[in-house]
Amino acid sequence: MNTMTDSKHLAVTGRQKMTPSEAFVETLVANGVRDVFGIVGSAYMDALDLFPLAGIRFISVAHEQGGGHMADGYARVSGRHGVCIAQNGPGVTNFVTSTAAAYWAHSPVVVVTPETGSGTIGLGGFQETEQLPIFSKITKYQAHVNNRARMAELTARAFDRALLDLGPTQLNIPRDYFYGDIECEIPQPMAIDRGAGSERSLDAAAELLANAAFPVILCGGGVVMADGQAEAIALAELLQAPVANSYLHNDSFPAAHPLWCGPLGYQGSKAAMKLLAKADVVLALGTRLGPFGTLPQYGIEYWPKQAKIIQVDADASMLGLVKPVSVGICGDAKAAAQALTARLAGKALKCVANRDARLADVKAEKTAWESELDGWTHEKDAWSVAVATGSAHMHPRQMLRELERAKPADAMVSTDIGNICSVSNSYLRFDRPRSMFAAMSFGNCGYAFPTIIGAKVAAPQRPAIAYVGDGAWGMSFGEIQTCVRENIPVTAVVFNNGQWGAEKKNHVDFYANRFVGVNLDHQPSWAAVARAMGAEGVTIDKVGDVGPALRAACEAQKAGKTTILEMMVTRELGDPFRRDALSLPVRHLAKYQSTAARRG
Ligand SMILES: Cc1ncc(C[n+]2csc(CCOP(=O)(O)OP(=O)(O)O)c2C)c(N)n1
Ligand SMILES: [Mg+2]
Repeated sequence: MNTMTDSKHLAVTGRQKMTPSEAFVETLVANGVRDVFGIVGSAYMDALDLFPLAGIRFISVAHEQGGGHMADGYARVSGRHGVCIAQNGPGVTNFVTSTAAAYWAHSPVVVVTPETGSGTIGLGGFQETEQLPIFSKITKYQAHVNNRARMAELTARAFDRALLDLGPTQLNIPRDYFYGDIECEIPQPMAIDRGAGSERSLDAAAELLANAAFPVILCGGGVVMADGQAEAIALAELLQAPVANSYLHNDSFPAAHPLWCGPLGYQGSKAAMKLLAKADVVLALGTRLGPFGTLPQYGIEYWPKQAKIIQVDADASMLGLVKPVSVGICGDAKAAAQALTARLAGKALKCVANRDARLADVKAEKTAWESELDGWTHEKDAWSVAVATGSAHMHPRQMLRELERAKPADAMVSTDIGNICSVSNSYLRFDRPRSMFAAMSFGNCGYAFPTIIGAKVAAPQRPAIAYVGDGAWGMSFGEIQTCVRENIPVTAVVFNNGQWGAEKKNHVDFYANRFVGVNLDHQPSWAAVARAMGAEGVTIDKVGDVGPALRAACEAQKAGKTTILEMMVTRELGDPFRRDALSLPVRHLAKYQSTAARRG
């Protein structure tokens, strides 16, 4: 780096005269911000004008929601802040969905929301809406710049709190407050150190683990966020305990490790579920034990109801929230794993005696699950068999297996919400943390593509792949413009099954195939659309072509090319999302009787 670049990235020091725009931008610089996602707007022109000289790249996106997801992906892969900014009013309301998604992904995204001018607020002028209430339940902290002299202080706090509470924060700035003269000092970012937890809780947890006959570790997103994978491995190896990934955190423990059993939850690993069912002590490391991620699957009631649970979470309010726990440790997953390993290192461990039997169990369950997956080439329910019979298209599961095999070792994969994306959970394995970016608990269609674009900006050397259903693609393909314009090469794998499949599955299972609004007829060729937009587009309908196409697309990223791989798949559908939350239809009114579930 030359000195010019270096000085750009250093914030000014000492109390001095500046404009609020300068204070805002310098606080971004102090926080190491190099990239900001958004759409240009008059509300923050004065600050935007300073970005190039501050060494900040403004990445101009197609839709603010996409910009918000990009900031999320950027934060998730880097562990640093993702930042997005938009025009007051409609630009800012376009951030609502992406902020809610970042909230449930625990991403330190700073959402900068310039607001209508302080001199006219309340008069119903142009692009005016109350911007704080809208975000109040989907942010960890909201800073409102109520005085231009506080610009740096409040900007800095929004950045600190995003990392401290691991979630999005909002920085709301009346647009006239960018202008004027102030005197201030740019605050330095706070150093955040969470610690392992209390001595008492760690001692109690070590005691339980030392006396466990069949300990199982459940590695959650907290392990990834704390950069604690090495510590989790050391603890698992000491205990020789099987390790499951929590739902949609398949990158929390390396798949190549002999103790890894795969993910729990929807379309997860039966091996992980069967081994967890045998546990007498579960160490839930860095996971809130989210309700959706611990529901029974494949008809297996795997949660070990008699087991003692030790839960480690950095957020005290998550302890014991979903499942009662024997020991709750409010601590950082990395530090807690380290502290537990240190406590157990000198102890006699009950689980050592039966370790060979347990390891044999792990191996047997994993082998059984792999061969089940190998044989599970298509869905076997009557509807799926009927729609797939005679189809020229690929079975989704076979295609997903091929993608798994062809995925480069250090690839990052984002996944959307949909039936095929959900089934992909069985096939997505990672050896490196910060590699899987699923839509998490907010579950919005349209998440994966912009998120992988943001991830690629933060980690340009890593292959970036988004898995997206064709319905969700219709919501998000506009961001191809961002890839092309801003030269951010990624690969999107679009599953073209001609339907909003995940919801159609509910029609099949509960509503006697009365399809309303689930068929995506008259779709364009998504490969052709991609080409028209300046990306590469490839249509694939043979399983044998899937792997080579993915490898070529990842390779093309090195040459700056974005590729859309349009996978032509049958309309078959895997197990539904929400069997737990749907009921067969009951009808009381005569005019709706034909839709009532038949009894008997
Ligand atoms: C923004 C948003 N709108 C609607 C839904 C409800 N929803 C969940 S899955 C799904 C269908 C997804 O279809 P597609 O992307 O084509 O994937 P497929 O299920 O066909 O694999 C819908 C509409 C949602 N989760 N998010
Ligand atoms: Mg679809």
